[in-house]
Amino acid sequence: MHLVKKLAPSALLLQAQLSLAAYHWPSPQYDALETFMYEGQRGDGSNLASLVHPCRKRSGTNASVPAQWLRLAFHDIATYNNDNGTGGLDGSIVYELGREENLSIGFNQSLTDFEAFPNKYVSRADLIALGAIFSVATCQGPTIPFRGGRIDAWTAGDFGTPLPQDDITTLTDSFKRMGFSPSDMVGLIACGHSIGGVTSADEPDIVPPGNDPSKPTIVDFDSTGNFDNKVVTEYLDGSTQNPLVVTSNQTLASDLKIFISDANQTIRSFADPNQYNSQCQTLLERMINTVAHGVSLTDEITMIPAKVHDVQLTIERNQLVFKSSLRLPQPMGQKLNTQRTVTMFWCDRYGDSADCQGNTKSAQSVKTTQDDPNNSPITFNMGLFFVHYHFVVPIDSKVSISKFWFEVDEHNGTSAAVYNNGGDDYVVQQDQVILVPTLSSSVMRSNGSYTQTYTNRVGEFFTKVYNITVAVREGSNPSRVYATAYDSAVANFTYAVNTTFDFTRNSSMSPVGGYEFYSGSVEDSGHQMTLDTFADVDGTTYTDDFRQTTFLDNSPYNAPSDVATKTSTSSSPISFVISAPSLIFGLLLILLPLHVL
Ligand code: HEM
Ligand SMILES: *[C@@H]1O[C@H](CO)[C@@H](O)[C@H](O)[C@H]1NC(C)=O
Ligand SMILES: *[C@@H]1O[C@H](CO)[C@@H](O)[C@H](O)[C@H]1NC(C)=O
Ligand SMILES: *[C@@H]1O[C@H](CO)[C@@H](O)[C@H](O)[C@H]1NC(C)=O
Ligand SMILES: *[C@@H]1O[C@H](CO)[C@@H](O)[C@H](O)[C@H]1NC(C)=O
Ligand SMILES: *[C@@H]1O[C@H](CO)[C@@H](O)[C@H](O)[C@H]1NC(C)=O
Ligand SMILES: *[C@@H]1O[C@H](CO)[C@@H](O)[C@H](O)[C@H]1NC(C)=O
Ligand SMILES: *[C@@H]1O[C@H](CO)[C@@H](O)[C@H](O)[C@H]1NC(C)=O
Ligand SMILES: *[C@@H]1O[C@H](CO)[C@@H](O)[C@H](O)[C@H]1NC(C)=O
Ligand SMILES: *[C@@H]1O[C@H](CO)[C@@H](O)[C@H](O)[C@H]1NC(C)=O
Ligand SMILES: *[C@@H]1O[C@H](CO)[C@@H](O)[C@H](O)[C@H]1NC(C)=O
Ligand SMILES: *[C@@H]1O[C@H](CO)[C@@H](O)[C@H](O)[C@H]1NC(C)=O
Ligand SMILES: CC(=O)N[C@H]1CO[C@H](CO)[C@@H](O)[C@@H]1O
Repeated sequence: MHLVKKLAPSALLLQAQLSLAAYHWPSPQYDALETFMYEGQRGDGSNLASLVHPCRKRSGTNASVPAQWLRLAFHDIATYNNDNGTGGLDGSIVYELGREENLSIGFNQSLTDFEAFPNKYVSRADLIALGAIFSVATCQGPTIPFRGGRIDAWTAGDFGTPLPQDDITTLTDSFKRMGFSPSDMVGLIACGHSIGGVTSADEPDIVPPGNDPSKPTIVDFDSTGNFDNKVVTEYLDGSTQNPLVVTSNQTLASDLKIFISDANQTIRSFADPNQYNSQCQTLLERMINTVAHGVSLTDEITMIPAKVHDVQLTIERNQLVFKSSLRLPQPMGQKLNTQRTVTMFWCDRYGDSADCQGNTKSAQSVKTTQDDPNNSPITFNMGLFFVHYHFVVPIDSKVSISKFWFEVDEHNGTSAAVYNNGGDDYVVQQDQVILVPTLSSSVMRSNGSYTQTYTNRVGEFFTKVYNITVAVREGSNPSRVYATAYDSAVANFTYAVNTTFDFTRNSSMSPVGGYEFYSGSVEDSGHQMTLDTFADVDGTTYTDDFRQTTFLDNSPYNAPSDVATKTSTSSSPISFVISAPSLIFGLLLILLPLHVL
């Protein structure tokens, strides 16, 4: 082990900084959107993409899940009005399922798929957009760029989704209203009607039901379940079985009506597979980015090359600890370099060594975890998966922590790479108020004395009571300690909880590591409550933003089992490892001098 200097060769530093110019930590909305797109899941590991990937069929009906999700996105934007800028992708379809134009159990099922995932930073509409992106990517189509920031509607939108029986003028006018030209219309159909098909359950006049009413007949748009241009080439060569072309009732043959509307001119331009992919990428991106006037979408969410996540100061096993994780991409099929060391460096916040004037502390990761390469179809298609390096270090509250950064050394002859937030380091926002998951809990309230009751889409009916413990720096004497609980992950409701509640000093818990404890309680019946905790101290409000609480759901919170740290002093280059397996038993720290350089 050697003592690594903070500054790496400038070329590497520059490379790390240039790779993602727009991103700067902390960017909680970008982080949350990026986690969904590239890890397929929300911050606590609950996976959305696995519902659709790899190009899945729904159990029971064998309907194509990606096709249902893509169609859902279209139907949500289909009420957009380009003249007055209302509607667009806003989740309003949740309130439109009873309409004829939305008659399909696929919509209900898809909305159930998305139900558990929206939160303060990721709207239901963003998830529907991302669902369309996953759907195309998981069925071997192109990757459509993703932006977040869509705003959910809490009521139904206008009518006007096109129907198969509409005449060509009505269809063309509908697309014009949505902001799409007649040739865009042809393209959107060619791109949309590539996966999935028509089911007798929804369209018995187009696809007649079979003998067994419990098994609906599904006729696919083309001969493959993949996102490809077979729907186009089979139409042009006359072999198509697309029900919306070949149905015997020509009034219902909307794809045929649309394809021939310009004498096949546009549809022919989709006959080349590369043209098809690039035109569909552009058209579908426009489709999912169709939002109401006044809604501004985020920058494109690109993969953060080295992502810092789950950063938290907290109390665990009777001491103050700082936790963080660094996520690195790993090419599939390449052996993970087991020689690699990932080191976190940090500076004190108070005292002689504040901001590393003197002492810089460092520690190696205590745990490495690898994601399933199938977590996100987007990352899968890039040939990558993620490896996470987790850190847990004890912190002396007298000096606390102000900022941190990482070095990744492959030990292969190339200098270590430094990840330091574009030169600014990762700054710990505050240390005044922190959530303490290990001293918090939740219980499912038994059927009886509910104060709030919600029913989710599949008819479950419950309320959870959370007893939350937060810790505040001793001596801060806050005038108020409180939190906002938010949970929009619930059936067709706007949100299950959006409330502020107060914490009171709980003297039955003695102070630990320079912090004293406060207790508060909140009820929720959604799937994903998050907490923003605040402390008002001397006229300043300190915030611990966006903490997941799902880990409190009736299971003990498992803290990592090892805590290790190394301290290096620039004046005396000595490095230590404080190894503390004994912390598991709440015993003393063992101080092991490891290496003298
Ligand atoms: C004139 C406009 C459109 C009409 C009339 C139309 C009509 C239909 C009909 C009747 C079905 C069968 C639904 C069922 O059996 O449940 C269907 C399925 C589908 N539509 Fe469209 N559609 C139109 C535009 C679009 C667009 C623009 C997209 C996306 C870009 C799209 C994506 C899909 C998908 C993916 C399916 C398959 C759903 C599944 O298999 O579950 N459609 N469409
Ligand atoms: C779904 O597919 C499986 C396997 O191909 C088949 O056994 C089953 O009968 C299908 N179900 C329906 C409803 O078509
Ligand atoms: C926008 O236009 C549509 C169609 O003309 C109309 O139904 C809707 O009420 C309008 N919305 C607003 C906010 O003006
Ligand atoms: C929402 O769901 C509840 C029960 O699940 C139902 O009673 C209500 O009608 C639904 N509301 C809308 C707008 O769909
Ligand atoms: C889908 O949900 C809507 C609204 O809650 C409801 O009216 C409709 O019956 C549901 N459809 C199916 C097939 O479950
Ligand atoms: C368009 O293509 C279809 C399918 O190949 C064909 O039947 C039809 O005659 C074509 N129409 C024109 C105007 O080219
Ligand atoms: C064809 O479909 C239209 C629209 O649903 C319907 O009005 C018409 O009666 C149908 N024609 C035949 C011959 O079934
Ligand atoms: C060491 O590993 C890094 C990361 O995989 C790689 O970029 C670099 O080229 C390697 N250096 C040598 C000399 O193999
Ligand atoms: C709650 O109690 C009511 C009345 O006893 C009963 O109808 C309902 O099914 C119960 N719900 C649950 C979730 O146990
Ligand atoms: C939550 O706190 C209340 C009030 O202190 C207490 O009665 C209850 O037992 C606690 N519940 C849990 C699950 O800790
Ligand atoms: C949640 O509550 C806050 C404060 O009352 C309010 O400003 C915000 O709009 C609410 N959020 C939603 C989605 O209604
Ligand atoms: C105070 O903390 C104790 C021990 O954790 C807990 O049992 C009790 O419910 C807390 N008091 C309140 C009012 O939450
Ligand atoms: C299942 C469903 O939602 N059916 C509705 C479809 O739309 C028609 C007309 O708008 C309603 O009558 C159905 O109840």
